[in-house]
Amino acid sequence: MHQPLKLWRNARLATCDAAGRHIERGALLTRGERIDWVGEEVAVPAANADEVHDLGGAWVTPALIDCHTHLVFAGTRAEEYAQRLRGTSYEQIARAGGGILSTVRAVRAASEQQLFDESAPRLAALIAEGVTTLEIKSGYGLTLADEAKMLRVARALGRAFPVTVRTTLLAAHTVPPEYRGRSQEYVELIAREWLPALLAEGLVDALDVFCERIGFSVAEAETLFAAARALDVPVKMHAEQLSNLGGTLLAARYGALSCDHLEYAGSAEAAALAGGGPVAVLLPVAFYCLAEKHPPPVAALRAAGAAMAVASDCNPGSAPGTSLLTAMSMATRLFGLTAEEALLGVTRHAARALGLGASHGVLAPGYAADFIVWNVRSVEELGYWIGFNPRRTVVRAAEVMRWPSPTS
Ligand code: DI6
Ligand code: FE
Repeated sequence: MHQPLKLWRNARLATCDAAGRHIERGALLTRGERIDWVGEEVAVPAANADEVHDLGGAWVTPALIDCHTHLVFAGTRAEEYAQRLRGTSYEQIARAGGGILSTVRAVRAASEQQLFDESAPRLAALIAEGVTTLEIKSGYGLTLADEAKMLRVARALGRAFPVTVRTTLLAAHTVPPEYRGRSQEYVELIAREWLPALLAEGLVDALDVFCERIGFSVAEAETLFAAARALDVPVKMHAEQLSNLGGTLLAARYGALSCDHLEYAGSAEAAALAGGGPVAVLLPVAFYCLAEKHPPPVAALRAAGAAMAVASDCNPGSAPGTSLLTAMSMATRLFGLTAEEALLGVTRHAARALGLGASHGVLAPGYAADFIVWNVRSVEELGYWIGFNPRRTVVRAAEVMRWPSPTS
């Protein structure tokens, strides 16, 4: 089959490669759905391109990757947010049977079609800002049938919209009412029955655990990680979000793709995330909405050489947001990331947090031809605007996207 060769010229490229190269007078060649060549326009290899696109000197980055979302859910928790504004804490609401469990009730009551219809506008909003790859977690069903329903909706969204969806089984989000006081039994059920069944249905790309006082213990997380390892399923963890339980160290021992949140992580955790370890996924929108006071140890993570990603955490409780650009702004202002770190956090490092580090998030030969043409004067503007969307054009698999409507 002919793989069309396309030249994308007259661009300023922020490659997000290991050297962090910016190419001021750059060009890209794509063949089929992949990047074939990246460099200075004067050095473009002589080739008969099927199409030539003049990008008018605009900045181009890899398309954005939102590596941590709970985007599929029903209802809202605006009334809980109002309660929190009056002083009740997230943990208090959770212990009183609200919080995650209130969304569980809404998701169980919703049909697959209702879940799809409620989630689609949130996905459209992320896509509008230049997201072409995202993770969607389950975790509001907490029965086999309802977790499967959520994951099928996530897959259906991936078929209906121009995005790549990676699904994560987060059945260990909170203990469902049916298993109150029997969390170990619930964890064993997920490990022995649900994970293999959902994996066999093609619904699971990774497994996640909320390791927290109001979630699951380190020992329970290990039961799940061992089951995942036996089935070759990559793992991730919601770690040290509200307290330091030590989940990060376990996740690092299991070669997790990422440890997410990390507000209460310390230097031992930062060391465990060094170099090629799990990606540290920072979720500043949750930090902001929960009015947390304790930011993640960014200086220690940086010093350890940990890869830091930034994600929306889109969920109805702690992070009701669908703007990855706003998350970048918050990651710089609230957590102290540099503009460059924030950009790498939604491209190169976000790809790694999803196990896609060899194929996404970088403008380099062999990588997916997913990139964004921006209406900005410098790439620093990407983590600077709040509520303004400077996206010009989304190119996915070397095709210019029409949108933000679904592809089918
Ligand atoms: N931490 C979070 O920030 C989300 N899940 C989690 O484990 C919040 C989920 C929710 O409150 O609905
Ligand atoms: Fe989360």
